[in-house]
Amino acid sequence: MQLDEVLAYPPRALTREQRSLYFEQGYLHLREFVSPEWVERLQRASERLVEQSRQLTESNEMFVLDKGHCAPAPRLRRLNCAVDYDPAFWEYASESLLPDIAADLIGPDVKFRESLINFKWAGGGDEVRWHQDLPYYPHTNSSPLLMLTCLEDVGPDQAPLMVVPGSHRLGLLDHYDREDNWIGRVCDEDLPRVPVDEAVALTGGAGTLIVLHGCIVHGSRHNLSDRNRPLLTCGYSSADAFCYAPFPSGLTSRYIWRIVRGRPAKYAHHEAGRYRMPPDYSDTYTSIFEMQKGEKRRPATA
Ligand SMILES: O=C(O)CCC(=O)C(=O)O
Repeated sequence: MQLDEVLAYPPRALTREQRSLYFEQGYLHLREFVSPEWVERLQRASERLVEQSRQLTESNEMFVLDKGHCAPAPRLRRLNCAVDYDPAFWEYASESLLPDIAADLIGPDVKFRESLINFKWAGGGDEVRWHQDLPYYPHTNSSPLLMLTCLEDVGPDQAPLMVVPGSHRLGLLDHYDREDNWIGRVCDEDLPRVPVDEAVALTGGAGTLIVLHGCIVHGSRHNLSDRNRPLLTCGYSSADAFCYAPFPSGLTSRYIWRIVRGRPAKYAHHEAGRYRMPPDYSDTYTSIFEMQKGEKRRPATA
């Protein structure tokens, strides 16, 4: 939907200025927006799951381990499909203000996609290089967005998420190298088109909510601080957007494509364009961290 069509619906959670800003700059940075009660519930759920990871020696469908992970001192890159592993996460993704915010930005019929936690562990948590999200899962239109909730305070030294304002207007950039290998980041040839020197770091207290347009260029550095930087992500699209590519099995939640506001689509909405297909990583996807480094999937433990 275009801005004027979206704005024709009364707001549920955002102001008119916030809605316009999202279309203009491709992201929203809502500092300490989520209630302390929700933050507390999400933190406890996350801690319970981190406890479960202690005995693992290899990544599996649920957890992507960071180097050095061990029972006495867990180190996680990612928890996949967070909504499948604790009811607090699904309640947050489906019944909190999040789908209302999505409705304010993409129209009243909202479809859930996926949810995970990027832990960005203290003392080295991996960098995420400049990329857009839509090349990972091209859809029939550009409504897909991602909401990231800071589960802890995020200061400038904790590798905050960085975005390049307005870069969503560049359209889809190539995430393959010259030899046609998928690299999961903006390729060297396209990167000069992105004004990365204008990037802004999205810091804030626990409960800060970031909303990203599927085409905005974003990334983050290594976390060299002594504090973890867990971000809970929840992805949505308008109900009339359909994904062209098989979704990675590791990120396929039991709730994928569930309508969380409004009604299922009667029609698919297509925006014109040529969208490059991602690789078929339905069975080979681990996480963006491994993909950008060219690391291969390890077999899942039982
Ligand atoms: O966790 C981060 O810093 C980056 C997350 C991200 O870029 C993504 O999930 O697309």
